[in-house]
Amino acid sequence: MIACTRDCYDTCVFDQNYRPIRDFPFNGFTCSRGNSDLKRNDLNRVNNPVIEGKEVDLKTAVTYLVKELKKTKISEVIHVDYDGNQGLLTWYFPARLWNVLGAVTTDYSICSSEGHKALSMHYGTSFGALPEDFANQKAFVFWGSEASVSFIHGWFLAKDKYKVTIDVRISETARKSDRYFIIKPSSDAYLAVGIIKLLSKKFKIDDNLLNFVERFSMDQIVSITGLSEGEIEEIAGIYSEMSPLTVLGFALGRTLNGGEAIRLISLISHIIGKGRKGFFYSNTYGWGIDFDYLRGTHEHSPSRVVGMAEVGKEVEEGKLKFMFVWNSNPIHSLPGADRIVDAVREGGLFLVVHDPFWSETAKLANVVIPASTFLEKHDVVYSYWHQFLVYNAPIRQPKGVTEVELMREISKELGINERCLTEDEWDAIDYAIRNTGVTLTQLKEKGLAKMIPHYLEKFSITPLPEKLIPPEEKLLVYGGHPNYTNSQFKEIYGDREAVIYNSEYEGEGYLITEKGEVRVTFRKGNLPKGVFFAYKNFLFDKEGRPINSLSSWEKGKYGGTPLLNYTKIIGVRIEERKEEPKIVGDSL
Ligand SMILES: Nc1nc2c(c(=O)[nH]1)N[C@H]1C(S)=C(S)[C@@H](COP(=O)(O)OP(=O)(O)OC[C@H]3O[C@@H](n4cnc5c(=O)[nH]c(N)nc54)[C@H](O)[C@@H]3O)O[C@H]1N2
Ligand SMILES: Nc1nc2c(c(=O)[nH]1)N[C@H]1C(S)=C(S)[C@@H](COP(=O)(O)OP(=O)(O)OC[C@H]3O[C@@H](n4cnc5c(=O)[nH]c(N)nc54)[C@H](O)[C@@H]3O)O[C@H]1N2
Ligand code: SF4
Ligand SMILES: [Mo]
Repeated sequence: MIACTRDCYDTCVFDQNYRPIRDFPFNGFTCSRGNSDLKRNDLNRVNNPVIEGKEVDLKTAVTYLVKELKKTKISEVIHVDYDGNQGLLTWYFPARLWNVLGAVTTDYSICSSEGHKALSMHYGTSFGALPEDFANQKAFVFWGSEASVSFIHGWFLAKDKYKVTIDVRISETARKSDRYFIIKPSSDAYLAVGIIKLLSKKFKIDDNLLNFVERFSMDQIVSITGLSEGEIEEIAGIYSEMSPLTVLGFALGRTLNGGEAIRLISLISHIIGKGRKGFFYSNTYGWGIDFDYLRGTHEHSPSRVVGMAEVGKEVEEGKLKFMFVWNSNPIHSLPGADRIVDAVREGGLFLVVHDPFWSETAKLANVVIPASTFLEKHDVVYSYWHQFLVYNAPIRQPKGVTEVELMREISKELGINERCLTEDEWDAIDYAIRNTGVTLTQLKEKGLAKMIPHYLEKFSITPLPEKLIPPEEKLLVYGGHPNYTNSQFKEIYGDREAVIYNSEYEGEGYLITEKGEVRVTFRKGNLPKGVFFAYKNFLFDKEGRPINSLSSWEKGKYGGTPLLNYTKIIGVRIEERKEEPKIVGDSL
């Protein structure tokens, strides 16, 4: 067995020949990325360690980076790691090194933490519906979710059901649904209030919640969401009559009022009597996996936590001097990515990257170490949707070094041998999964096993939001593309063009925010006025600047998720150019 480790709801499981298995809920099919994994595995790989553009052996690279590390104050050393590979030994366990050293950590907020925190305020955890609950529904609401692209197996389970999509544009998912409602960006919390107001005519609602929603008039909700009262009544009718399961897209957590929107929508599920089984956001924290133990934070604390929204800002201010990156491509993904590029080029930030592929961040780095892919190493993989824990056994010859091997090499060179760093990684996994109902022995024997959810069942309607902030109206929002996972798969599907879809402008020019401007092609499409849309895997503009040069340092109130879907546009300048500019991005 082998599970796809990418940051994806589905976590498909394959057999030894890399054919998707047919078990529920995987259904025996996969996506355009899964179909090209074997081919991609040989493309664009980092083959040897590299120091300042020169190939070296591993020992030399480790000695070099450790020398630099020792020169830097530990409170100026940050590790940036995210979900390029969801394996317990790839993402989590190697963080032990940096936590033992007391380096700076990020808050891991880039994707979903806002919703995790918001849902936990009412339900104790964000754990929601399981695949088997999907199969038992009459209707679905895909709210801020491009599920037909981002979550194809969840979408598949909804195929014969009544489907509603709530988005800010006619997405693929909207197009394929029975009914869609297009609202203004970041107005979701107001829509949820409107729905709750209407449901209060039919269902018994807690007084605190009733008092809260009564603070908003229907006229105000109509004007902020852009929907008519009749349309809001229709959605409330669907909730009261069809009792749908709501798929809460991660996109919502990246909007203004995002945490408030997510928790208010989850309260609709409570009102109609479905509780936590009426929504799905992410089930990561319902399995009982001890991530703190894996990362070593049960014993060692980082010296500081920097929000992923603010890494670029701290780099610009000179507060971070050494960055160790694995399993992430921050030049693509983090706000203020241009600040990171500038700092490395100017020599103010020393960058080390451990990646199997020549990511944009690897191309920029002072030191690059080749990593093994998920097809080349042993690991244990969980899903943020389904219940299976998978033991990945390699099906390709190993290239590069694994994260655990690199962690041990660096610790050896530093001369530290804390128990946390010397503990056998499989013992650590066995302990970390003790509450899941699955043991490592069982996993190794069978390849995969079903976890038993492990969480405290509780519910509280309070605390309710204090206030909602009316959103601005000229905003850039993002969505996933079927052929890429975040920045990955350009080896197969090519670099994406820098295109911004919108309702007004056509041609080349600049999109401007308070943080910067990027040169793009504007393409007029069927979008509401004021909504600008880009695929989130579009990396660089036509002059080599990362798209995230535009993002602000603003973050969510509860989980700190950067407000990427609330990127305020202050101007557009159409400026055609005859001669081709030098593409700086090529030299990255
Ligand atoms: N094919 C593919 N699948 C993926 C990924 C990928 O890159 N490609 N990425 C994976 C990752 S990391 C994640 S986080 C998930 C994300 O998956 P989703 O949660 O589906 O999120 P997005 O694709 O970012 O955006 C979903 C929709 O939100 C809409 N949207 C933007 N702003 C608003 C708003 O204010 N209100 C409402 N109602 N809608 C809004 C966008 O128009 C978009 O259609 O997908 C995962 N799956
Ligand atoms: N503007 C804008 N920015 C966004 C978003 C948006 O919607 N708009 N979405 C955000 C979201 S939801 C997310 S999740 C982030 C994702 O941001 P990133 O974490 O940057 O995600 P990826 O592009 O998937 O990059 C993962 C990297 O991990 C590497 N990798 C894969 N497997 C392994 C492995 O086994 N070992 C090691 N060492 N490395 C490996 C890949 O080659 C790749 O370079 O981006 C965020 N950034
Ligand atoms: S990216 Fe998602 S849908 Fe595609 S193979 Fe991996 S887990 Fe399956
Ligand atoms: Mo994500």
